[in-house]
Amino acid sequence: MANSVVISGVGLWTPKYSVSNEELVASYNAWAANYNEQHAEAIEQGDVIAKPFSSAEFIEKASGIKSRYVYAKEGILDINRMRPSIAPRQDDELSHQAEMAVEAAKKALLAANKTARDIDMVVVSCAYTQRSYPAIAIEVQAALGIEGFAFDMLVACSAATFGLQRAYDAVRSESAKAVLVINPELTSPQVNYKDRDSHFIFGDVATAIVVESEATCRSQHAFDVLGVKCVTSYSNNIRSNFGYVSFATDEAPYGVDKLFHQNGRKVFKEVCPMAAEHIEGHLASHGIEVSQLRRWWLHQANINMNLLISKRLLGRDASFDEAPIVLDEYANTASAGSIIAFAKYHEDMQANDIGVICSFGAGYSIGSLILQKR
Ligand code: CO8
Repeated sequence: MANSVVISGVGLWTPKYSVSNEELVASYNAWAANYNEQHAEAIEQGDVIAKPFSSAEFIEKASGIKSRYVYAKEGILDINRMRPSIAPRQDDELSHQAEMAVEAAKKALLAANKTARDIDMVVVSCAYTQRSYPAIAIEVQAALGIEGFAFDMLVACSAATFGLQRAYDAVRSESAKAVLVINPELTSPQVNYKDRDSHFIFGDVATAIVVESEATCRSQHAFDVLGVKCVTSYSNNIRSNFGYVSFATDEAPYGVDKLFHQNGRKVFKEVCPMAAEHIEGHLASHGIEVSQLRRWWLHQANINMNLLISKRLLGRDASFDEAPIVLDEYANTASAGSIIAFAKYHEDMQANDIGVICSFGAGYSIGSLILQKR
């Protein structure tokens, strides 16, 4: 018989720096005014388009975001830089992303009542890794002293749920005993802080989850994984062309198309129904009604998306207690958003309560896990 799989611990590491909408908008607007002044003549002649101004009120109303945490604040608000300033590290030092991952992993291990010796598989799953190899996951494995194997995987906003699917399958099929799935989302180096439409969207964070067999679980707050479902459908509406081939194509490696860019309105319109149908279908395949859900740990990209998805399924607005929002404080943290919500809002769940973690985003990619409190 296949192993029963549980999530036994979750860890959240939050950077110490935070940037408010007001700070971000003040710096963007100063940069835009400066740009417009420098290009006044060309703008006047219609050869250059003037940079539009941003507004903190728009950001909060359109997205629900009030602030975001960042790994390095220096540089982001400097109108002569408009990108974080992160000191390079030597090859024999722990890399930035591994450091974030290790911090979250330690917290997840503690919550799961496990040590590094209990883990035999590490998955670092996120929107970007800071290098191709050696895998960040292998660096984290070494830093924590874990025996077994480790690998990186990239699935943008659904990296966490897709990583958990790998962990679920591994534990179920006994190719691993206990898995750490870590999401060190260092998004700020990929944000175009000169783009009014997207400069406010992202924040940095790291989350981690321990997945193991129920037979070995010794955690106070464990959840049975009733099911995992992943789906993808190709779309160019959220894209980053950053990659190693730029070296050969002679394109600017950090040109605007190499950074995060999107058609936000289309994403909103197309992804909301996909996510709602996905959740409904996943629950139905397990004989669970939407009304039975005690909690929804949804992807945190936009508060209006979350409200729309839950309303479509429930026929009414979900309360904060049912579908908690963290993006006011954290902004969109790519794949980590739903896991932050889970980390902050799961300890009050009662035995047999059912909840769903669901991610949706670039790819498009959608992933969900149905969890039941033990
Ligand atoms: N300040 C003031 N006005 C603004 C601003 C601003 N900052 N930005 C836009 N406006 C203006 C627009 O120009 C527009 O004006 P007009 O009506 O005159 O044309 C008006 O405000 C409305 O603009 P939009 O239609 O763009 O506004 P929306 O209401 O659609 O809100 C959002 C924009 C917030 C972007 C919204 O569309 C949204 O959230 N969509 C969903 C996007 C989403 O979920 N994307 C997922 C991306 S995350 C992901 O998949 C992970 C990728 C990997 C991580 C990347 C890390 C870097």
